[in-house]
Amino acid sequence: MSLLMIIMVATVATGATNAYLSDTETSTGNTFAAGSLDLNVDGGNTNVVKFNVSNLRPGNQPIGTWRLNNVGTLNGYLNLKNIALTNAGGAFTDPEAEAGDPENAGNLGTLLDVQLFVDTDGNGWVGTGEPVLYSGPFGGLADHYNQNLLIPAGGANYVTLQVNWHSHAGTLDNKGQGDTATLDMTFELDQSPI
Ligand SMILES: [Ca+2]
Ligand SMILES: [Ca+2]
Ligand SMILES: [Ca+2]
Ligand SMILES: [Ca+2]
Repeated sequence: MSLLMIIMVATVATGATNAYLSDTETSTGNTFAAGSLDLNVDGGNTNVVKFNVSNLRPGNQPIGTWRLNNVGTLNGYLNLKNIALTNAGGAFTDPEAEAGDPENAGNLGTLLDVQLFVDTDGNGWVGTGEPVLYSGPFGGLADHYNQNLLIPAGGANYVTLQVNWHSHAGTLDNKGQGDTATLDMTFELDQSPI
């Protein structure tokens, strides 16, 4: 019992007399703010209908250019996805039946040629150093192009689609009379290459 008392007294005495030098500095107010990755197409955030072409015929060359702005605070990489071309027979005409299309098939996917490219200067035409994503029959477009095109924060670039109805031999073009085609496409800005 007395030994326990001695230990307790010693402990209290040590605590009372344990003074030492010290110093402190602080790091308060540390903050974390997320950046933004925000794509604008033709200056906005709503769906853009780039083509609304009627009475298309051989010799025509509709061209559409999308302006793609990175309005966020982070650099982004542009990719194209969800690309889909839907062909339909539309009006069933006498000439297409005579040309060997009795089922009124949608033939524009094979009759039209397209060129899809990064149009760095936005002039609607392929220039030196402007990457071509695809060139060939409209129906041969892939469903996505992972171009990973760098668009710096605050920067812009362009993508252009040229559609060409080159004349074909004989009555082949007649298969496309009254036919329709609908193109859907999504532009995506990614924070790193995919
Ligand atoms: Ca946006
Ligand atoms: Ca038709
Ligand atoms: Ca047809
Ligand atoms: Ca160009």
